[in-house]
Amino acid sequence: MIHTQSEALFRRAVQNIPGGVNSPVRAFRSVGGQPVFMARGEGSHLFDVDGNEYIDYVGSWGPLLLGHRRAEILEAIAGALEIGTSFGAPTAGELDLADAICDAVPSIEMVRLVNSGTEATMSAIRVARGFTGRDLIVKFEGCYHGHVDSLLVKAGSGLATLGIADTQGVPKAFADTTIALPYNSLPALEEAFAVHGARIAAVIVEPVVGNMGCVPPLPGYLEGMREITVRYGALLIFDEVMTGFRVAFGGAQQRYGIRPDLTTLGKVIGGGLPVGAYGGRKDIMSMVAPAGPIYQAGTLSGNPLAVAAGLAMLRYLKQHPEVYTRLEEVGARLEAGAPEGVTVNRVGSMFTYFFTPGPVTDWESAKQCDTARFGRFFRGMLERGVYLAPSQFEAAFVGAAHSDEDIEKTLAAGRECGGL
Ligand code: KE4
Repeated sequence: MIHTQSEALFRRAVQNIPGGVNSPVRAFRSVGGQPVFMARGEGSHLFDVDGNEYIDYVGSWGPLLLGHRRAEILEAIAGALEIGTSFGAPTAGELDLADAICDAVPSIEMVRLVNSGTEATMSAIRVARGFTGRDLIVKFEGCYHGHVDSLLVKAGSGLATLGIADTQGVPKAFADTTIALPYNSLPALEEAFAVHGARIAAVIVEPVVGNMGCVPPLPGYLEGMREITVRYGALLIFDEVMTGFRVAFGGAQQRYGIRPDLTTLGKVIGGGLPVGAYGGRKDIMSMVAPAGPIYQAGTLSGNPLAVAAGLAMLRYLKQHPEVYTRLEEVGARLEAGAPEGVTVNRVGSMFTYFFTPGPVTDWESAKQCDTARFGRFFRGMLERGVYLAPSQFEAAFVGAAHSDEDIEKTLAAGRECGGL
């Protein structure tokens, strides 16, 4: 493949955009080479500015469950454009999206729309602190909840990818309000609560981790977490920005039968446009301004175009539950046909090929991966027209648009690249 145009654009981009990208994980820093600039997407495929075509397993990092340029979503956006782009005033569409979310996720009795997953998690932990009157938050090493100051502690995703242990710019006082524990260890959680329980406002967790690569909860882990938080009067926040409407229509909480106190959402609920949300128990959410004393706001929250796209996505998924059957089937084929010598973790349509003997159950085991070998694998797949997340510590995503031909081509490329 040639990448002449991408290389030229990247030379320009680094002049006035940090690292040439608007989000670090796009930078290919950990896999070698330079990012390819995309020109357009169609269904399960991406086309870069040099005309190269790729089977897309990033899907905009999760939102594009139905693939690029899905007709129903484009039509909804076009319809919204007929009335305007933004009003800064309530619109009926926001109520419809709120209803769709509350209908799909029973633990969400009341919901506030925001513009990103980061805004959702930042707001959820503020509400948890305001509701409980406590300051400490428990998170897990390798989990990523957006670039919220106090949650950028031992975080996954781009920080793990770039080896940024704890980012500069976060005052120690903020970081000290966060307790970072190993994922999938109930003894570690029990011990933290035994020492700090009376001061812990909430536990925030990716119920299925995507940000150290895909790491499912061990049997009983989420149940134990729920019991411990109830016992100590702390709230349980499920960060379902990635898993919401992906691992099941009702998210991981439906798949594992856990009722959290608060849930954060993003990605899929925007249908490819910027939407985040946080919600949960009405007694908690009723404390959010202007109903209550906990402030949170946003100029473009509930934006009509984004809401229209998100609503079209959720309505389609509700009307077509067979999508999840297909995602399960295709995910299982990509798991079964994985390259030799990798450890595969998968939940539904999110999966990771870990280049380590495994098993991979937490950050300690995930970081044993041979990231140089993953880099060679990634570049080999890219040159064969398969676009994976450019990091060992990210999940890959299958969408409803991926065809049987896509899967066969991907598995064939994987067999060629697994040993690079
Ligand atoms: P955003 O602020 O990027 O919309 O959402 C933050 C976030 C919160 N919670 C979870 C579980 C997430 O996965 C994310 C964002 N995920 C990353 C990919 N691992 C987004 C990609 C990026 O940072 O560019």
